[in-house]
Amino acid sequence: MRNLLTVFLFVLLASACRQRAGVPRDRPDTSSVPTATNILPAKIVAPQATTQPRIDGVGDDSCWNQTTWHAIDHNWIGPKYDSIDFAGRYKVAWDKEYLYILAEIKDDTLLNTHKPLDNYWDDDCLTVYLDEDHSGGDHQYTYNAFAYHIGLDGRIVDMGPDSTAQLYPTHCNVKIDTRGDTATWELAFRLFPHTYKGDVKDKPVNLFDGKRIGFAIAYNDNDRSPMRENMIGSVYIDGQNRNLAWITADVFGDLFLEGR
Ligand SMILES: [Ca+2]
Ligand SMILES: [Ca+2]
Ligand SMILES: [Ca+2]
Ligand SMILES: [Ca+2]
Repeated sequence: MRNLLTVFLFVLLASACRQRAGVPRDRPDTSSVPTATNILPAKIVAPQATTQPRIDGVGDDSCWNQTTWHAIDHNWIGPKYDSIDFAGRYKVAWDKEYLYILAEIKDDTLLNTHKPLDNYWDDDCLTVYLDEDHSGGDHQYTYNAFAYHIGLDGRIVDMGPDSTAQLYPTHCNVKIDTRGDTATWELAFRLFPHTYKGDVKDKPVNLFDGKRIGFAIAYNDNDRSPMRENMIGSVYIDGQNRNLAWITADVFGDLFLEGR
């Protein structure tokens, strides 16, 4: 009897607390579920390249001289890091066929110990997130958006619709030039729409003045651990769980293509 009375009092107290917190009794309390939104304006503007850059890992092309750097400085995974451990920045330009990226990554120790399709995110790698139509939404196992992980060996990996890792060698040309602790990554991406099937009929879209693309870039830094030590991204993500860009394009930034 005493036990029954204790349970009754506990239920009554819990109900009162829920009502005070404004949670309707007939709905689940989702207030503790992590949410993620770009609460800071993450809009960047990419100028049109009048001359194609040479994809050689050297940023001396005319399009890069006319483009400003943006920081890769939001810690998505891992403990606080310092500028000896990691520092990163990037530029973006475009023409009708390609989205060009120049990334300068300072990393004190380079690690590449996994096979290309095996826990590839635990090796040092650059990840470029592209949502061609800026739709946002889930892309974990769809082609609504891509999360291209580019390894130190230049291999390009993402999850396919069958939930397994796949190589996408034709989606991007990449060249990495490493000098001391600094690597310059130069990349040229073709952008594929959500209707991508993974066969020979797939055609990349043409880019144009005024086009908006969902975009983010990140670096997985591992120096000596079985799993990556940090993942540092270009956009602010709110909440405790910030490892979301590989699942949802909602956290990508807004990339605006500006014509000349
Ligand atoms: Ca170049
Ligand atoms: Ca490092
Ligand atoms: Ca999309
Ligand atoms: Ca590293």
